[in-house]
Amino acid sequence: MSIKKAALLHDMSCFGRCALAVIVPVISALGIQPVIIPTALLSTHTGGFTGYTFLDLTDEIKKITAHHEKLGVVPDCVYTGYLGGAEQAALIRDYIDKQKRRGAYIFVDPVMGDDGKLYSSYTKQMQEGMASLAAAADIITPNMTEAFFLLGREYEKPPYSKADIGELTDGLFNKYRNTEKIALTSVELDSGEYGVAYADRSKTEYIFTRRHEINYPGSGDIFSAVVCGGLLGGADFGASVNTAVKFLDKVIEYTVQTGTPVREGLIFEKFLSELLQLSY
Ligand code: PXL
Repeated sequence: MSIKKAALLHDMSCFGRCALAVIVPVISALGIQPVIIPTALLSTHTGGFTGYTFLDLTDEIKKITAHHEKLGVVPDCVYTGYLGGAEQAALIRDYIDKQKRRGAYIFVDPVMGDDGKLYSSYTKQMQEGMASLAAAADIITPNMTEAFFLLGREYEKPPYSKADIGELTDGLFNKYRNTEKIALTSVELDSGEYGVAYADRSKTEYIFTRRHEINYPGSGDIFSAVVCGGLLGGADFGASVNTAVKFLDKVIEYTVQTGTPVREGLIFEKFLSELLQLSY
């Protein structure tokens, strides 16, 4: 039996449960072998902490991918997220193109911001770099803020009508011609419903969930990792999104009850065994 490999290009934030610190355990629990390619090293994530350290690992990415190439490591999937610098995008795009030619599935979580704002370490140039990665993606998983940014549109505040959501997904499919799937997160409809819109080129569907008042860092990373693991394991898109939404709902409920500081992220560790049982 061979285990699928996913190359994970994301940052290592050493404290605060996001990015590689949550993606690696989730992907492993789902029975996929991680191939870790860190884009940046931070003492904490950038939301809710001040004074964090930041090391751009662009030069290291070149060395890591060259060594993996020598070893004959060929990932079944390339999953990209947080960028450590503007120059990195072209390098990562080359890596994507190479692995795509070999048959890898390209999963781009266009991590750039939330609530209408870019993350503090992001620049306009990095936003353009992220668009170049999305252009090569089989699937993208933007939150609402990132969807507007990927389209070069001004952010519009919630709530949205289903027609607004359809306009966004149509716009993304038109602009990003390779993309076959979109999972749009943090969708707040004018009906009061809240959840994820997931679309392929023929239809858009929704999975609604409870709206928890607290927005924990790393939620989007856990969502994307569960969807990625599901798709690689052969589950269909709707089932993968549904698993991710239900998993997060449970984890957020538990974390809220514990009163843990928001910036420390979600207490997902206690629930990893549920993903192990799914392990495709
Ligand atoms: O979860 C997204 C994310 C990833 N990486 C870093 C971040 C954030 C969100 O704030 O700061 C470094």
